[in-house]
Amino acid sequence: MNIIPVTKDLSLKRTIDQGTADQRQAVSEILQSVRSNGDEAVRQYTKQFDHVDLQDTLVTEAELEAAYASVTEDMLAIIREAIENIQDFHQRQVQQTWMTTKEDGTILGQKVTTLDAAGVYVPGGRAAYPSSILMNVIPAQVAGVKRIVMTSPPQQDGKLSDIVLVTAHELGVEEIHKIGGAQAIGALAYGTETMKPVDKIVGPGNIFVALAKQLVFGTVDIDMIAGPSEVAVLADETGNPSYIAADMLSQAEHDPMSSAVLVTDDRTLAEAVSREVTEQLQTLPKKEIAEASINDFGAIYLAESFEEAIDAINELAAEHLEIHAAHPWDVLPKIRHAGAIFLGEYSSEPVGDYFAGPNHVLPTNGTARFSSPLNVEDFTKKSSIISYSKQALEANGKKIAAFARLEDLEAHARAVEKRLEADNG
Ligand code: HSO
Ligand code: ZN
Repeated sequence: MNIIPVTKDLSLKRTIDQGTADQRQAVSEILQSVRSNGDEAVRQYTKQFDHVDLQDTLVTEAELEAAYASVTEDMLAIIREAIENIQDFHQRQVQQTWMTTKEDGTILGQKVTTLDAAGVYVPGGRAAYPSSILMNVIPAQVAGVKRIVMTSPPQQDGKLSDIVLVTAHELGVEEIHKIGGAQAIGALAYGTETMKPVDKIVGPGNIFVALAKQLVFGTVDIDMIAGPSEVAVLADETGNPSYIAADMLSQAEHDPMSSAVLVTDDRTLAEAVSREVTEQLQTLPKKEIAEASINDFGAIYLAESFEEAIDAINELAAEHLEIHAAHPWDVLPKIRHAGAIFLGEYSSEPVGDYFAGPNHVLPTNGTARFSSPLNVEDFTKKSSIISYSKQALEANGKKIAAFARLEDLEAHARAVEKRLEADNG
């Protein structure tokens, strides 16, 4: 890998793929058609894109049970333990309704209400990661969402993959539809004869799914438009080059457009990591993908000081940040932008992808500057509570009326004045 000074070209941020004009047009037509023709449109698109003709898209109990045959007891136990860890972490995110009473008797507050229904999109093929099903469903369940609808494109045999079904069943998701692509997003957003609409759609997908999510935003809420996975490693001279290279490759194997970068102030480490990456790459089954990612979106940045390295890390605002330093906890307060922060050499990024508990749906593309990992709050919303007392209105009514007249809104002013003592006679 090239070693470049940190002052040069820190621009690893890619813009979100907006799709081509043709793709946007196609997606908008699919959405319109699902909106007007419901199940029939879904069926036609499933025939056209997935090459299967499904009378009924809902997964049956028999399909769920059959799926268990191909998953080993050991793997089931691992998935169950991951579920527990992820649930435990997310339970700590639950927010309470709060109220405050002022001296004049006014009560103000914020009431937290869980969304009624959430849709979880699960991509097809090899990107149907069971870990992502856990990460999208569990925060919704912990928030208390009553209805969770999962959709995923059917395979050529008209079924969903066993591992997708087993993971969903382990989580207790009951409404699972074999629908993929933009038509799935349309069905979730607008509803069909067989699927009631949801309030929010989460989960990754291809460009058609991403564009569809952008178009239905407003009718429903969406999570985020996720870009390829990224990892940035911040290391001083104590970093272990072999671990660092392995972790960089772990994200590089996701996608040719994934990005793995190291920022360090130690040239010896930089060179050692570069050698390790090349060496470890050779034996990876996904060598081609990882190599493309490393060549096109990977970098080793050399800073003149550790402070400069930290600045660069904040500039990158990476999805995942690993800190390999003598005192990682001393570095933490200086980190302002990163989706998930992994401290110390045992906190390899895949630990967070699967098992530790925090969510692996994280802000990519530099959006960690202003957004957060998927969390329980994403499946709730708040209502403000205002209960004004007579005493409070008498004390403040005139000010409120004056403010209303400043905006030339006489009816506002009178609504308040009607209740003032002087007007009541
Ligand atoms: N690193 C990915 C998540 C993932 N990794 C799923 C393996 N499976 C984005 O955080
Ligand atoms: Zn990963």
